[in-house]
Amino acid sequence: SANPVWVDRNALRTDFTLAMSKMYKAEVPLYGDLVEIVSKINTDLMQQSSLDPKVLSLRYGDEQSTRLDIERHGAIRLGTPHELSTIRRLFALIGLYPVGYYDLSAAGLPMHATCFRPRTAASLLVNPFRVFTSVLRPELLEDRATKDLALELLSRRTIFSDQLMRLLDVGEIQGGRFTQEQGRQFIAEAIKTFGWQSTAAATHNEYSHLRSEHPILADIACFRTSHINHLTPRTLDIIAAQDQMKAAGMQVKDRIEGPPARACPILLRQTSFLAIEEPIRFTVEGGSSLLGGSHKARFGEIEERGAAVTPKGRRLYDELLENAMNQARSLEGEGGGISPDAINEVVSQVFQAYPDDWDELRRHGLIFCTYRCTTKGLNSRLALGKYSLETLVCLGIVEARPITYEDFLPLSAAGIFQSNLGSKGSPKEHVARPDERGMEEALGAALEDSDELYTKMQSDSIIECGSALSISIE
Ligand code: OOG
Ligand code: NI
Repeated sequence: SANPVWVDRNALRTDFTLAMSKMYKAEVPLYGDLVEIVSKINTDLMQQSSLDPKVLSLRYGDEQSTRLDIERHGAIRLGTPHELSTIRRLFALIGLYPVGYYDLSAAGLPMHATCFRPRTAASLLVNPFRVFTSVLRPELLEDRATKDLALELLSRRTIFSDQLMRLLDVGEIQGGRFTQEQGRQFIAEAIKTFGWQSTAAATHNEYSHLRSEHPILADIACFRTSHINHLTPRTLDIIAAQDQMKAAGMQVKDRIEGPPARACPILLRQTSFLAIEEPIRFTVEGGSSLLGGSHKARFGEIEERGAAVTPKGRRLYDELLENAMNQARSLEGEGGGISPDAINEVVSQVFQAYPDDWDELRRHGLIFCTYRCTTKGLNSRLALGKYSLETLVCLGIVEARPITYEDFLPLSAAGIFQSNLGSKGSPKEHVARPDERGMEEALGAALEDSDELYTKMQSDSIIECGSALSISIE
């Protein structure tokens, strides 16, 4: 028979993203409204073209893509190592790999997380969709009965269909790829794992027990699926989007997470509408009748991305954010309560110490960049030999472009979690107890280091410039 035609993994990821988007809009109509707001703002801004081209390329990224509004990320909360390792297999088939470690114990959550994302510049260009994936750490639950109950409920559930498990085997045996028809079936089966099922796989008592211990536990352990808890389109102007969300009557998170607004955006800014209250039903023990209740888990978020920072740039970011938050807390101590605007004010003040000029950021080694030859560079005849990168930039022979940050921020993530838990979270300080090894064991694979990926993108681009110009660059 003829050789099979394989579907491209990146194309399959786009099918997956679109299927998730369609499902989530149907499940959470408010999310559809959010996408419309963001899409309108983006289209208007694109028409005005008033944005700095560097900023535009950071936020827009894939200038070749016509799909400005395709979602940029989603998030799921898993319960067991088996669920996590199966999710790793599933995501690998659409070109998503675990990058980075996020300790959430420091924020008082009995969980840790990774980001499943594309690894290469080429696949990021096609579709950078990524999934923030957290998993329960039962060892962090202090109460014995709570821990036993969560584990008992999780051991009873199967979030993957038999057909999906078969397709995972088939895809792997075929070298991590599918035919068109298998790919179609795979997406359809995979989506079921992330859909919403309003009938809990727990009794009302079990649900209440877990929820009173920690609202996140009820969400992780009491359902038959690992429902996607939000999707996130990117916006070209998060402040405008936030204003319009409020104007549309949405309950919006009180602050935008991440760095303050800047001329040269770095990392990631995010905000969301708060989790909606949805009706759920519980199985009554021994009987077939159902008891009603409600659950808050699912929300809609927007993100605005900036440049990936180097480890040095990250240290400066973390340091300044910590200073700002300490200052904000001390203000709160004096007057009792501090408004989101006042916090933003403190953050902007403190971040004056973070350079806000592309050349300066680059020369101080605070951001990652890719380099490419200019037309002038390609037309100039350079003598063979060694050149410094800085000289070539100054001569206008190569130009630098900041690399888009493709990951998440643990403090921002914690802020997003907290805003959706109903409670403010306990004010007490939590001791961080990271366990990266434990995460890798549960995954059945090593975590990749995002700095290594950015470094490689940067150095590959320099090598390419060198060969295009037939010189060596150091
Ligand atoms: C994940 C929250 C983190 C982000 O964008 O930082 C997140 C969750 O609520 O499960 O998605
Ligand atoms: Ni998110």
